[in-house]
Amino acid sequence: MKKILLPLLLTVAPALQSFAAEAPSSYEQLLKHITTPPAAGDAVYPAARASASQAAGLYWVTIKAADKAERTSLLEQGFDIIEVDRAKGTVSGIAGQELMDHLSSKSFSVLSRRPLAEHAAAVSKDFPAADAVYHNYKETTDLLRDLAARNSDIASLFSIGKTLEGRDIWCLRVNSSAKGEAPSSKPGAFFLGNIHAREHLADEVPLLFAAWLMDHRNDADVKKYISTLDIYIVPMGNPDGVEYDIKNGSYQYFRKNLAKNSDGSRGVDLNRNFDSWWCEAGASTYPGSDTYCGPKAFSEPESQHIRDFMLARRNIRTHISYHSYASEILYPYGGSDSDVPNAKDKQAFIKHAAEMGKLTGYEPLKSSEMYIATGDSCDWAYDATGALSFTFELEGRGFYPGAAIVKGAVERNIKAAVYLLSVTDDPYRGL
Ligand code: 0X9
Ligand code: ZN
Repeated sequence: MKKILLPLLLTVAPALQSFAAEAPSSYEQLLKHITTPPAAGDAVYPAARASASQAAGLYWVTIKAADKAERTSLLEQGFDIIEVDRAKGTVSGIAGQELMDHLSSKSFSVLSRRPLAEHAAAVSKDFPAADAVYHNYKETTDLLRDLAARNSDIASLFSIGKTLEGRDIWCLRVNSSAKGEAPSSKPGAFFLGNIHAREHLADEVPLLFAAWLMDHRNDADVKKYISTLDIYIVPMGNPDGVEYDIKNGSYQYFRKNLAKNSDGSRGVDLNRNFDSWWCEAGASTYPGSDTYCGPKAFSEPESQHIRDFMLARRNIRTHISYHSYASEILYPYGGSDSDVPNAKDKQAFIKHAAEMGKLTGYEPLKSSEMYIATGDSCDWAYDATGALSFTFELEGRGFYPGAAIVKGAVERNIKAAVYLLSVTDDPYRGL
């Protein structure tokens, strides 16, 4: 039987809140905010501290997994791979005793383990207030509203649909002629962030890219993209999961959405819920697992809305879904060893991943080289719509890498996003 990852309820770091009286909204102000330490009198977090009771019994484990077949098999046994070391042939992630026993019974070797609280304390940056630069759902919403309001001639905001808990999934559209949901025949680019809840950097990158685009709207190249392209930015694709991850002032290491599963557990892995070899490999049928694929493909409102959004906009030619963390640029397929059947698309994927790799310093890689995982949003997006779809695994060590990482990650990724815009009118040019 496929199985088991205990729901993680772990306090390792303080909550994300804003300490600023007025929220900054231009890109330059946002950068300044990111790099300026909080002043005396600003609200600060309680000190980062792992809660012994909640972390009790959980370990950071390193397991031997010589190749991607073994990595895929581990995912199927319910082990959520958080780090891959391909050179050493190992993977690392979080497990309790029950899961470790289960993996041993399946002949996996646990090479090392240390209490999760100890590991978290070693890799997390030491903050209190530092993480206030990250945007929670309300702050993300407010910033997007403000960007749209201040640039109403070229930007508009609409909801692509509601989550299970009723939150709107916001989309900022940048287009000099069409507004809101009105169709456009201009070539489209779609930037999606944070479908995995705990990957908060994956909200910051597309969100601050949106702010940067608005600040730079009169630069010659940006101006051209705004008038010739149809640009969509959905920074937070899983707001219920994000809010759950940061509730009560402590991080929860929560990855999924907030689906109410039949066994009482919460959450479906949205990046296993798309209709692309759904739940065939690298996914778990056990609802408590972090890689649970859901009761059927597209069972979840969030994946349904992303599907419907893309299917209704067949002008979208390029797409990035932001995740963290591995410093990699992944291209299809991730659910199969096979290459995409269209030779031109394959060339385009390799070329653009390599170019964006140079701009970010991330490693370009066919997604299945990491491990095979089915139900992947970018595999589905490419197969269903033809949009050249890339998964960005942003940089960092840990899901909560602190504020200092944000500026560099945003700056690097703006370069890659602008590159993608530069090829969106004809991604096959020069091939
Ligand atoms: O496992 C995932 O969904 C992604 N990694 S993450 O750490 N952000 O969870 C990787 C998706 C890459 N796709 C495939 N290998 N199919
Ligand atoms: Zn992810």
